[in-house]
Amino acid sequence: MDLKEDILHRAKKIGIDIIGFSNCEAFDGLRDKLLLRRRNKKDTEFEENDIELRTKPKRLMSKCKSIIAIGISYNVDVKDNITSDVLLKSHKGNLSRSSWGIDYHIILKNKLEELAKEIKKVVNFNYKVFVDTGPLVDREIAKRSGIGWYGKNNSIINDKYGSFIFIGYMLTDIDLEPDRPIDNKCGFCTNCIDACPTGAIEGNNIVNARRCISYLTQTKEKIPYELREKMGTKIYGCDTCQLVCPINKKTVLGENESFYPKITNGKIELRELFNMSNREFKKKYGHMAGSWRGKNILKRNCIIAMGNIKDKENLDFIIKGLEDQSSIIREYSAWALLKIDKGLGIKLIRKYIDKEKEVDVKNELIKLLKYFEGDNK
Ligand code: B12
Ligand code: SF4
Ligand code: SF4
Repeated sequence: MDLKEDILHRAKKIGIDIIGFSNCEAFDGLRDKLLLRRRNKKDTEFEENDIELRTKPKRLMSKCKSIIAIGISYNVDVKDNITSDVLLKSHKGNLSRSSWGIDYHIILKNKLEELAKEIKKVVNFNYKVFVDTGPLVDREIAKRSGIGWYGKNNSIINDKYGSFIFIGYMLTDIDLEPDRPIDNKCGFCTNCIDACPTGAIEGNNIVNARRCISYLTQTKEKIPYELREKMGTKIYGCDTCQLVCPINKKTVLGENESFYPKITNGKIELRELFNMSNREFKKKYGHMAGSWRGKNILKRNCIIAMGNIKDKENLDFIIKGLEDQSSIIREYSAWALLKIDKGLGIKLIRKYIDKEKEVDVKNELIKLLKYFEGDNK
């Protein structure tokens, strides 16, 4: 058995669903795309700024010869029959599948370390592992390694497992025969483009990341009012463009139990975070990938969801939010209040403006009043 075959065999044994190999050459074609994306303000604050680092694996490991890329499915078998209509009435928000189980960064990094240990049984080598937070573009590595093809929704789609796969990789100083990229199979399908709630998928593989709901649920930047409405009851991430993908309907399910939503069932009670300390939050939700921005951002998203549900039963929480110590919570509570009950909102916010000490929040409240009084809503 040659080394590559041996690695494939060992990877399978330790529960790695997909594996592919590529060289460490620079991703020259990507440079211009990244620059154009930045110029057009379609990038995010979650990405490495240095384009050289993003496109040159050898800047991260000068003796890099091959990259071993892995994919692990998180498309686990959970009967998820709750439609968003039901959610709208049930005071629960949605967590994307990428945040259902244990944080995938931990799971994939452990698998890569395990794999490295296995490889070291047959050859001594140097390596560096990355999952999501490295400067390189994980999807480009996955594409070059034959893990999958770029769907129009930008996701890497594997022929066997579909697109609900996480990607990780290992830069190594060993020579391994590269795999070939696989053909794109989107054809004439436009399901993801048609279904995207914010029109973030612009076609030609361009996703305007700043309109993507997944981004909106994570950013600390101010979310435009019209996009808040499109977030519905999404509390972390967005799966819409993958759920409508026909490829995902006929793929093999993942078996990694770490990705089962054992604690949350994929939902979050909208009022829960209001009465939870940071310590309690960490204890219950610290295991999820979606907790990386902290409790307050998820609480903000719950407030947006309450504004979208428009259920007066939530008014108590929202009105209390007007006096929260966090300026983000005060601002979004004011928006949600105006969405739920415009008349009451205008009355209460006029009163609160005088009490508000932070100039930025005061200005936001004035802007909100103008927006809602201007009968836009
Ligand atoms: C920043 C980031 C985000 C941002 C921006 C996403 C984006 N589309 O760029 C936000 C917050 C929106 C986001 C959302 C999500 N993310 Co994210 N994210 C990242 C991160 C950290 C960087 C992505 C990046 O560099 N984007 C920059 C652009 C240049 O890269 P790109 O997405 O590959 O897009 C280019 C290609 O399409 C390229 N291209 C390549 N080949 C071809 C071929 C042709 C013909 C053409 C025209 C173009 C083309 O052109 C585009 C640039 O113009 C990566 C991890 C990493 N370090 O790479 C994870 C990563 C991409 N995210 C991941 C996941 C799971 C998600 C979500 C599904 C989570 C969720 N459920 O909410 C969504 C999916 C949203 C979407 N439709 O992309 C996974 C993707 C796994 C997969 N199967 O593809 C990654 C790889 C993390 C991981 N290691 O598993 N994410
Ligand atoms: S994740 Fe949601 S908002 Fe983002 S591109 Fe896909 S459907 Fe659109
Ligand atoms: S929904 Fe259709 S167009 Fe979009 S990624 Fe899937 S196959 Fe491609």
